[in-house]
Amino acid sequence: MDCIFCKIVNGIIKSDIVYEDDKVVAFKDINPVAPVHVLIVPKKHIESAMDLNGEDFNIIGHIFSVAKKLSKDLGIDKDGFRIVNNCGRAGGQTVMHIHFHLLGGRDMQWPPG
Ligand code: D5M
Repeated sequence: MDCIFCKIVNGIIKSDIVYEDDKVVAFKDINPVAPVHVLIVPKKHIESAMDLNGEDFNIIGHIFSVAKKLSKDLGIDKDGFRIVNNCGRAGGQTVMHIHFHLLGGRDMQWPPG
C-alpha cells in the first residue's frame, strides 16, 4: 500500500481528523489555502473521478452530505464555501486517491488558477 491517503485511513500516518464514519474520513489539509481547508476522502481506494463505477457514486453523494454537515460544524455554512475535486494531472490532482477539498472562511476567487 503506497497511497498516503490509504495510510491516513488506516491510521498508519497521523492526521488531524475532524470526521470519520464507515465510508469516509475527513481531515485538515497539511497545506491549507483557506482558514477552513478539510479533505473528505472515501475509505475505499479510488484513484480519481475517472475511476468511479457503480456503487462508488453512492459514496460521492455521501461525501456531499458530510461536506454539508462539516460546513455547519466548522462555521462556514452561512457565508458559503467551495468543494473542489481535482481530477488528473492537468486538473491539479497530486494525490491519486480521490478526495474533495472543503474550503471556506474567506471569499473565493473565480476563475481558479
Ligand atoms: O490535493 C492533495 C492535497 O493533499 C494537498 O492540498 C495537500 C494534501 N496532503 C498531502 N499529504 C497530506 C497529509 N499527510 N495530511 C494532510 N493533507 C495532505 P490535490 O487535489 O491532489 O492537489
